[in-house]
Amino acid sequence: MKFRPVPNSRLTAFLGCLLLAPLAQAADPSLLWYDKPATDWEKEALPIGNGRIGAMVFGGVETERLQISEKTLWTGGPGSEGGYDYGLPAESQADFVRSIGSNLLNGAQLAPEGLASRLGRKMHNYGDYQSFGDLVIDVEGEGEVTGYRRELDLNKATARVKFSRGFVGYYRDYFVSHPDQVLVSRWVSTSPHKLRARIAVPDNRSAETRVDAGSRGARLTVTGALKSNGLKYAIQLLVIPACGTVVADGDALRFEGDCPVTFMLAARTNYAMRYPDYRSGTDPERRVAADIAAASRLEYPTLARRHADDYQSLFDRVKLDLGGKMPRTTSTDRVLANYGNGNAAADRALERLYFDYGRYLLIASSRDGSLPANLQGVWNDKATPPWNADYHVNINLQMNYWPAEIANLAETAQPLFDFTDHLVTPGKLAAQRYFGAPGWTLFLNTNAWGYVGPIDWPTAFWQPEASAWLALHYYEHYLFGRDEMFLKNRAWPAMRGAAEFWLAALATDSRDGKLVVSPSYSPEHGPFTAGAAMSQQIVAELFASTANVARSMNDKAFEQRLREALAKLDNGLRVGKWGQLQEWKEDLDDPKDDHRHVSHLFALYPGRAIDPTRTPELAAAARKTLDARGDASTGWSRAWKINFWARLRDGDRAHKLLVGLLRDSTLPNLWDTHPPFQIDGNFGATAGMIEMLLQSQNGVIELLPAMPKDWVQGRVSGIRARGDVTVDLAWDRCGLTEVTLQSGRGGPVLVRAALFEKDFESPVTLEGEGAARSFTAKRGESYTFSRGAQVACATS
Ligand code: FUC
Repeated sequence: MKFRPVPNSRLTAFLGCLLLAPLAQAADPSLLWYDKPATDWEKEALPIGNGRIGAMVFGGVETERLQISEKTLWTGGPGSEGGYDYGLPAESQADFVRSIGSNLLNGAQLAPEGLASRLGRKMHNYGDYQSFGDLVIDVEGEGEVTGYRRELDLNKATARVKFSRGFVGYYRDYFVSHPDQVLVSRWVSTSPHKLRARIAVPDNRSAETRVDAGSRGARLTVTGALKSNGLKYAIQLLVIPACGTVVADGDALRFEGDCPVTFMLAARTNYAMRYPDYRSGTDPERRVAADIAAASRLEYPTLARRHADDYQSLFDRVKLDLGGKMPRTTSTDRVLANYGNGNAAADRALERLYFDYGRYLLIASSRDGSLPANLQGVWNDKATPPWNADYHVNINLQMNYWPAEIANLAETAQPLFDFTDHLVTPGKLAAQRYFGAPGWTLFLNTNAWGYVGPIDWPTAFWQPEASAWLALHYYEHYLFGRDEMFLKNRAWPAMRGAAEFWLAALATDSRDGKLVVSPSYSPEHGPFTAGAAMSQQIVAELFASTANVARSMNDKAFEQRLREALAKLDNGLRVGKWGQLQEWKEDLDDPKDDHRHVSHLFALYPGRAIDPTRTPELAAAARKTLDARGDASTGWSRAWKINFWARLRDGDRAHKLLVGLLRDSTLPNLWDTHPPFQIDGNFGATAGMIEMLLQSQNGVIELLPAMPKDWVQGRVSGIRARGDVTVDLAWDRCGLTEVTLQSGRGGPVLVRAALFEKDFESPVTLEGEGAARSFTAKRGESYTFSRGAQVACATS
């Protein structure tokens, strides 16, 4: 088959008139497009999803393949042959952990391999996230293919495929609806088309296929259970032709007709996010039938509108314009390949597209009612994906949610809170068995089945700070949205439990009387010591935040315990002999070390203890560390570094990291690659781009804190600052030209911006002088400040 990307104008024009959905313009800034079908799942296929169901669209001409995933289809866990223990040993390990902790405090050097073999456990029936299967549609046709275009429209969360073959024009679109919980695809052609649709499932499960032709379309249902654990699944496809017939053809459905065909697909399992059994009582076959029955009551335009309304209610909240211009005739893979080669307008356009894509991916892979976004979001085509496509909690799951609050997508974090809440029950057992402590914890990684124990991977397994880090996400959610009910009912119990654990698990370092985490292991780096910087910084942040919440909850006793502990806690912030921020309590850092984890800068981001204005020496040390570690690294590591440099208020360096990420760690479909594909880098970079424009971590809303010189002019609207403030900004080469602050709840607002240092216009009287000003906002009111007419800005 030959491809000619040059459009066949007659047919394209004809299709353009025929189709209800307008054809997207080539220069649409929020469009990914390609002139060939995808052949590679990871690099080329385009992701769509509703948080629970994900699909990868290949856009094949003769055979279309939609590879389907559903978040809950996991092997392993309860029901597995040989049993499942949530990663927990039957016997208490607390004495052993305590003895290791004191040996380390007494200067012992302990090899991680030895500890992993004693403390860690082989992952037993841990399981893997699975592919649900493929929807395969064979298309009859002949002739040369012209005008081929495959696209993903981020404004509508819809993928499209268009081409002509011979004298026939084809148009398809695809979306996964959150309100209607089905994947929908509509196929249109300019002449009669002949299709054959089937569902293929991997062979690690039983599968029974049923074909029914009904009055309103024909359906294909595949049901069965995973061999691994008996988890039941069901997938149902309904084919609704506007005319013509659909008939059974073996295990497939065959359609022939001269009018549009709509496909609807539902997928479910009998998983329930509920420890210890993780099974719901509802049969997935009944659920998919109900999904399809409900969706098929709606016409295609209604389904499309409901999907767009739902998606746009989230996506449209934020708009970023970096002054770029997407080249009209260059496909996205080529724009990416040319990135950084001198076309500044295209570079800025690609950065904006990448930013929009991060927000799109979060909405597509994290909506309420299912598991949170895993290492691959919701997309997976393998039976044994890298790292099981699980939840690594020493950076990766947390990074997935960094954009949630600041990009005004707080709702997408609900699955993270639901998931974390449910980990508390097994997490209490982990705290007891490993530390003899109250509260809850977990270690390096977890799965869909409440895995909370340490695995036996020597250089990474020991990470009991995971619960504290996850608990801090609740507090951030509160700080941004100021939802008092959330604080009381969700944040407080989770944070209190994590803090209780650490109040009991800390040891006293007799050398200085300070409280330390021991044993402690700087993520994936080691060695085992007492009081590695990240361990201390996380616990400090947890205690300080939880003490604030305890005060709001009027739990004076707990607040006092936390404040007392905080006073004795080693804060993990030390400057070492070459001016670096120390990764360990002892000055062990090697200036030649370029390890990807820079965990000891937790206090810079996402923590807040290192701040160039308040702690300049620590900020200088953090800079030294980052310079030594270098910029090049894995995808997520580069993304983290964007945030670090933004927090150091170095916009050019943050931008350099973004450039590196796009050049060296981004696949043609704009997915982040570790390698392999790992979605955290997309999310971390999206967050980092906002950190360059707006920060609010230390009580002040700071505008344009880290502007790179390459972002000559632009505007952003709808981004969020702590204190329930929504921010719109516009800037030019001389800095901020206008800012609008909208306070959701009203109250004092403290802002820092260079704008206030010269002539500016203000709708209210501001307190303070210089760059930092404050005012009291009224609930729901917007306040616009703009650069005064007197302020000159030379145009060149
Ligand atoms: C952490 C990282 C690895 C990888 C894995 C999924 O262990 O150190 O680089 O991202 O998570």
